[in-house]
Amino acid sequence: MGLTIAEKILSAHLVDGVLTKGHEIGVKIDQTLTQDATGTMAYLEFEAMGIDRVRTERSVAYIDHNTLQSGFENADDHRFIGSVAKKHGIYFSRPGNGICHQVHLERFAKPGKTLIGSDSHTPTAGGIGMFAIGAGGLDVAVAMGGGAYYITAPKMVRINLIGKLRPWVAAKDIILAVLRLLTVKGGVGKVIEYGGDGVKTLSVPERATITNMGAELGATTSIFPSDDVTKAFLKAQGREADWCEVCADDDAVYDEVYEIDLSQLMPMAACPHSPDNVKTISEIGKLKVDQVCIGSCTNSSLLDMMKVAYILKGKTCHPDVSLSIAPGSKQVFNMMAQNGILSDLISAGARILECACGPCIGMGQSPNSGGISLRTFNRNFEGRSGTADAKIYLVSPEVAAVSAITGYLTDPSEMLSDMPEFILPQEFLINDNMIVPPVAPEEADKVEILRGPNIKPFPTTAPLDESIEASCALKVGDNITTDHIMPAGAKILPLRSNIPEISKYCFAVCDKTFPERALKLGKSIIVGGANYGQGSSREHAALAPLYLGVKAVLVKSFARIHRSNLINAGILPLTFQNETDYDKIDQDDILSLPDVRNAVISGAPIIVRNKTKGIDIPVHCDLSGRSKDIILSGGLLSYTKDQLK
Ligand code: MIC
Ligand code: SF4
Repeated sequence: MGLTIAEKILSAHLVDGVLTKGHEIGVKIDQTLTQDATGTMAYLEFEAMGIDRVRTERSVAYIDHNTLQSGFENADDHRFIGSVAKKHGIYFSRPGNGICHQVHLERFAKPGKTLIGSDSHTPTAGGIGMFAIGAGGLDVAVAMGGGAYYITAPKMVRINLIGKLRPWVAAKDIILAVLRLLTVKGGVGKVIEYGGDGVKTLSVPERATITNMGAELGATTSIFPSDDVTKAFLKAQGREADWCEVCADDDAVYDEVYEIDLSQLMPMAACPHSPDNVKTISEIGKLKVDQVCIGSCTNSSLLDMMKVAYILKGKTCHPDVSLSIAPGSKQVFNMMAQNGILSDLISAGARILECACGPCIGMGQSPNSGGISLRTFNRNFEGRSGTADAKIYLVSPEVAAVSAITGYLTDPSEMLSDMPEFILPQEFLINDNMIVPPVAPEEADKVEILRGPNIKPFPTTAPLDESIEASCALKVGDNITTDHIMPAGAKILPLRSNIPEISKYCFAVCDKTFPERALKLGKSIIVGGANYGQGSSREHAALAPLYLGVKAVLVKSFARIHRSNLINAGILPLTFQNETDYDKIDQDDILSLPDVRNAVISGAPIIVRNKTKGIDIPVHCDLSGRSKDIILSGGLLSYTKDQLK
């Protein structure tokens, strides 16, 4: 029986378990990446493991999220990460060098290799044929120390792309079509592989837009084959030697197969407040726009900027629209300056931002009250932009640029006739002067770690109690995102290294009183609906509840990374055996889990007793051997320390 791309890479990296769907497997990790908002915690965890030097082929620390330095906190974090990187064998991409996923694709990603990153959009590198997964900081710390990364062997989904996109329809529209088809829950436990004749019509940056936003499907990862197009991209990056062919066997077997005819797609938008709420531009109709933001790890490549500049050249953005553009990397920015397209953007009135995440994570450019903002980004969750009542539509760079001129949501083909062929350069501008290599191992002792006062230690965890009795301190609905659990934005992100402080904002979007109430209770349980914890890889969405005393989270279903983060933090993840039992618990009910530790050890059924209502609720706690041990020892850090003893 033939193998899929993912099966080939996974079997070549398998260090524990057997590659049977649904079983837990340990995967050897070749490369890691961190970004600054999750990185400080990841490096504190790495330090706590007491390992001198990373044991990967390549580990890179990026600074791209917290670049708005409105106090000492972010700058201190940058300095801390820079010094840890230098000492422990990690390459350090300085602020200004670009967004982690864009830079990694350009300079480090390799077909056929494995990568984990403390950011949910790490699968961007799947565009180059790499098996790249988003994970919590602790998992990345373990991988840096040479430990395997554990996942449930995923199901395989194949999406056959046939035909060719029509002019002014973009790669973004392909992934929006996939989101419309599969929804934000549709990828959970699955790898999404792309194949078919249409693949060769897409450049690597376009493929990366698609794999990037595969994160919004909840997928383990998304991946394209590595072919001649990949080879040409790597050659243009001066990295032809990193190329190898990676493709699925003709007789590979998939659990699900879909087909998308590229020639039938239309420009689309994901409407508020979910990336799968997709409609065509014509279905949405004439929508007046207040703001347009172009950039983010989804759409900030040179190719995207070339298209945007072509559309904006000689025009002025609409008087009612604020247009901001953030190129994805220093390489992109510099090439835009060299080939003159930067000037077209400036002339059109675009507000040029630094190469960083910026508005995508609420770091500036929050829209006006009730504002309509078109963004080329990947997430439009409520409140993420920094304006609670803003409405965010996710679109392609082409739709964004045209709409910035007209002032309303516009299908580019309505306004533009012919589309020229946009061709990527044969050679990119290569200058890695903003990537600082680590010192040689024998020099490491001389490097001092620079810690600022905002950097507080990892919160204490405790082994799982014999029994739990606690109140349901919060009950939430379906599709709760990590932006609900632990919001980001300019005010809160600087506190990422300080769990006691950041915990004060836990669930601020749903219930501002939660942190204070939870602290007062000392012990609590959260109850939620389906797809709980979708979105970001931020382990803060588990560490803040841990600090606030949350012992268990009981929901209809979990998103993959968040569930792992809860386990890593020693918080018990439980799911209802019957989803209708969700209605049998109200906030403030007293819940008890008698003899839960023994039940976890023996695999016996677990009952949640609602003492307030006098009802017993059967729940699942599907833990593999390893995650069971992690929960019992009180989280991944204690577990790893025990293993290293
Ligand atoms: C995001 O897009 O939500 C982030 C900010 O990049 C997060 C990481 C974080 O919260 O620091 C992600 O996607 O994992
Ligand atoms: Fe940064 Fe936004 Fe990409 Fe997250 S989704 S890595 S915040 S650009």
